[in-house]
Amino acid sequence: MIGYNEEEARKYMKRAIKIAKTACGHTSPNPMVGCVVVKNGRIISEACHERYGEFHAERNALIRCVEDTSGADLYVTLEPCCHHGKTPPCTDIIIEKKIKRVFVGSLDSNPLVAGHGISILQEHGIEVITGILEEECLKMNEIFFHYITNKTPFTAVKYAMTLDGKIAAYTGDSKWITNEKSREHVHYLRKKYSGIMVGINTVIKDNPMLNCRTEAGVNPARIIVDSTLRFPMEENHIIETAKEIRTIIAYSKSNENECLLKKKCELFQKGIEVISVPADEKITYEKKISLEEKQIDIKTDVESIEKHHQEVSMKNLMVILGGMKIDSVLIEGGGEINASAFEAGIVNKVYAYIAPKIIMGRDAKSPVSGEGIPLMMDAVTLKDISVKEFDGDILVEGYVR
Ligand code: AOF
Ligand code: ZN
Repeated sequence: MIGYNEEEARKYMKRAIKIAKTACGHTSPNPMVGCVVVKNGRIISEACHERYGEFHAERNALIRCVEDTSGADLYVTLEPCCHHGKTPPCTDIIIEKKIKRVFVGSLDSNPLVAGHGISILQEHGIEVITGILEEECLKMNEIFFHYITNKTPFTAVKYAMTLDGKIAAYTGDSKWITNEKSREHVHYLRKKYSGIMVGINTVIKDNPMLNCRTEAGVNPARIIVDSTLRFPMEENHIIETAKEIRTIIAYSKSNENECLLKKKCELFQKGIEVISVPADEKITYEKKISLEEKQIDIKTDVESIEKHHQEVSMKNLMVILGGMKIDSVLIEGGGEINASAFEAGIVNKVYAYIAPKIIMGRDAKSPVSGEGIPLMMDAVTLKDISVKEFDGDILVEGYVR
């Protein structure tokens, strides 16, 4: 193997990452990928994977290149694919265009690729150097890597609170907790996530739009958790825009009755996708006993469990959303929905915006409510914490351990 200049490799990979990110919000459920082609110390082409279903970064960069690519170096943020998907394998065009060396940021954990992309290139005499700015490349596609492995959406809880831990004054007034700059940043998050989730109480109380209001924004699908379909049919921003912005309402199957099914049809006619979520199939202690001892009463047991599970099962909802190709969900609370998400163990990431304000009030709500946990040792703990500042507000980001 001929040596390479590490500093130079990092410089071009950085460029490839920057280009990849220009497609943020458009590639889902595919990753963001950037590619830079370098010959004789000069960039001769660069491109990204621009949109889901369209050509990949490498193919775009190579077919658009007007110069001779033979003997050139190619920098790509993700291992080149070697499978026929919506588009032909990138390894084919890299070989065809006589690339000499390929610098890779992160490996592709898609089982159809997973190292094979690299070995195919090597078998064709192309030198492959891996792990260039790997951490950054992995982080950029944390959604993709989660989704391709788990088939459920990468899920983040986002909330804004005062320094004394409240999301609204005791009167319910909450406009605004954080400053304009923080709120702008939320729209950048909405662009990154393919779904945004709230509970029905937020819809009733705030009549939100839940769209993405940033430059070149992309609207996420709006997902409303509404166990009994209480969704308001009149004077509601979501229903008024349901034909333009994908809207999904999830209810609990165990609450189905004639009235609910009628409402389901009405919502459907407004352009809303209404999904029925089965209750958690929790095997209770009693059920275990009956299974082990007599193997009777299983049906009755399941029925009785369902009767007591009228909330939407967050776990099952995530499985259904994953099947609908929603690779990521940003939960924008209320406290109850945030708590159900933590209780169900589906939260991967937290974005907590904290404003330097104190509003007091024993009845003022906090960002995560629910029953709570009895002991500190049971706390949900975050790791890989990072902190950003927006004109005095701070944003704490971290991953659930
Ligand atoms: C690359 N370069 O720019 C991207 C890659 O259905 P397809 O054909 O779009 O394939 C999607 C898969 O290809 C995706 O799951 C991921 O493994 C890989 N994405 N690979 O070489 C790219 N976007
Ligand atoms: Zn590809």
